[in-house]
Amino acid sequence: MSKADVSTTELDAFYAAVADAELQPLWTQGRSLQPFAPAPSTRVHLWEGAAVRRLAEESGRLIGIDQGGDRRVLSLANPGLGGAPFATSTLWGAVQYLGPHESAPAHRHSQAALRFVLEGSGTWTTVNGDACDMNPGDLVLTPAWTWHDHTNGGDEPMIWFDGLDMPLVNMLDAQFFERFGSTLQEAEGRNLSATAFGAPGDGFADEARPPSDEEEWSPLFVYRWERTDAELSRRLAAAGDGVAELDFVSPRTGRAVLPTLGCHMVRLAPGSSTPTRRKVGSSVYVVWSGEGRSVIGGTELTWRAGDFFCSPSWAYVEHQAASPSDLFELSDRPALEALHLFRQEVTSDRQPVTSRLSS
Ligand code: 1HN
Repeated sequence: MSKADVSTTELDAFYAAVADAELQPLWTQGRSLQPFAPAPSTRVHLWEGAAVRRLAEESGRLIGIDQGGDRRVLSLANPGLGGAPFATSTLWGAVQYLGPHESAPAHRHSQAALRFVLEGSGTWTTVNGDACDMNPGDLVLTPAWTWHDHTNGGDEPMIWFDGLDMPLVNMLDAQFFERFGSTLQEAEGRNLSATAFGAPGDGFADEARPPSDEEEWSPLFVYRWERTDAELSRRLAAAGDGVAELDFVSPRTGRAVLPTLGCHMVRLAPGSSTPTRRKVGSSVYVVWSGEGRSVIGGTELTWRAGDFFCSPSWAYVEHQAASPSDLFELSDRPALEALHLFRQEVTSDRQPVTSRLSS
């Protein structure tokens, strides 16, 4: 591989000197540094909802909120990521458990977060002084650097899915974190953003508008399940092919709800399937209702309500329902769009199934 007249001894000395100088040649790296298409470490994976729920409940019995991290959270840890507590290379996905009459203290961080509520009632998240009630199926946003705390004022435990852009923000070395001066914020009002911005149909679009220079995040902090459900039903009735999809968007700008995180929902009638698509960037899915299967990069996943699964960048993804099904999808798409790195493709081919995972 070296020039014909260079001796092995000379080359060995050269490589040793290069290493000593904390340098590395490009020509010895191989293709992995610059693959022809994304080659993620993130693996296709499914977390069984019943098992996650059981362990979340057990964490409520065994672990206090004051034991670290300000929250009682079990993160989805992708087996391809070397033990990191991340669902994909860019996304944090987790289940949080808040027992009756517990609260999780106020803090803020440069990582943006959202909650998709799984079970319970009587809980609210206060976001910059707006106490947002949380009920199953609601999507609650806590944009980057907003103060947020959670209070369960009821008699039942509350469980929700947490999504954050933490791996991405940490990779960019852009993390800041601050504790509020007291445990909880003084609320300025209740459901203020939902009252101001949450009229029926507001905050949903076929596809979030790509970025422009104005705006930061959605002024609507809570997308109530009743409105999402009504919008999905309306779209399904109009669809004809048994598939209704929507992006959650800022009612002010039509852009994705957060600059780094995209939220999407798919409703499938029994027997119907989404097209087979691939996109740059990863996703975490929450099976909100139903039963079905997805094929992701040739791996077939069989899922039911309560399960979580993920898709790596550039893997083909298709979903098929066995019963009426709703899938909530968290993605890093807005971050990729903002960096002009987003691409997607649709194919009419079905993927060959090469392996299987089930809950
Ligand atoms: C966080 O602030 C919450 O506010 C949940 O509920 C999960 C995971 C990592 C870092 C911050 C919350 C989190 C988190």
